[in-house]
Amino acid sequence: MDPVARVMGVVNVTPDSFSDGGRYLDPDAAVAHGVELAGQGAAILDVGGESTRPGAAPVEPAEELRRVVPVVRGLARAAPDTTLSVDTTKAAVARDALAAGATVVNDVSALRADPALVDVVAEGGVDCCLMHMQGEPRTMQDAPHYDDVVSEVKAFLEERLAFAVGHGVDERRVWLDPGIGFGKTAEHNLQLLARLDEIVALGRPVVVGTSRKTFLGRLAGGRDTGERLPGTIATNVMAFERGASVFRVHDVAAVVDALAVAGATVAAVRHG
Ligand code: PMM
Repeated sequence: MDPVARVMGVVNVTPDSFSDGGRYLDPDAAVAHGVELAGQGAAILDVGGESTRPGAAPVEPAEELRRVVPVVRGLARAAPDTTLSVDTTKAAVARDALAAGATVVNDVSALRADPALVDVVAEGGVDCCLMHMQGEPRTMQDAPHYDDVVSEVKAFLEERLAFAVGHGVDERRVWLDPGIGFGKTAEHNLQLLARLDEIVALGRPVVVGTSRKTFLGRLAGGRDTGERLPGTIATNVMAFERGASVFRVHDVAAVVDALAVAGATVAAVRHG
């Protein structure tokens, strides 16, 4: 695999995530799942305690902390060579997760939801993923609209990068994510994937999260969540080919293999 391509395994500690909600609510089960994903080749594990699926209800900080922190602490011990990321929009959750061993904050609100989060990231000197979303999870799929989705997402990410840097975050620590499925139709998602190189041109590592998402099911003629691995692989290979660096997926083993083959193919083309 290309040395800059890293697979981020999803560890959702939620009752209601769209593809794995409720499976890893018990901290021991979540840690065991994370260890399994690390063994399959995940360089990063993304631990989340609040579902962001369309229509999801917000979670109180105390409850999110209760879900996330024991799992981060357990993984720091059980998978010490793996980078730990916390998928949260809340400063209090990020602060405790960083203290428990996380070194990446993955914020789907791109530092807009909680004004205190940017300081936690800056003071912690940690990596931060800024993701684009139009609207908020409760209503984001109602009627997403863009004139040019790629330029608008790119301009948003540029603005959020400048915001983070303006508040003391080291630019080299910022990752950018177009937010596949967050306030976007299938056509918007496809445009973003097809023109991902324009986001990569911003010069920061680009994260993509297509794993098992609804548009993959629709494009393949109506596939349920558990039947979307082929679409997940296709879109991650496309994103890899266009320069993405981090691939956020549930099915780590399959995507690691797919990217290893894609990476070897790209290298063979490069070297003739
Ligand atoms: N997707 C989900 C949650 N967090 N974070 C980033 N950076 N990018 C994504 O695309 C993303 C995310 C929703 O998927 P899940 O409910 O299966 O975790």
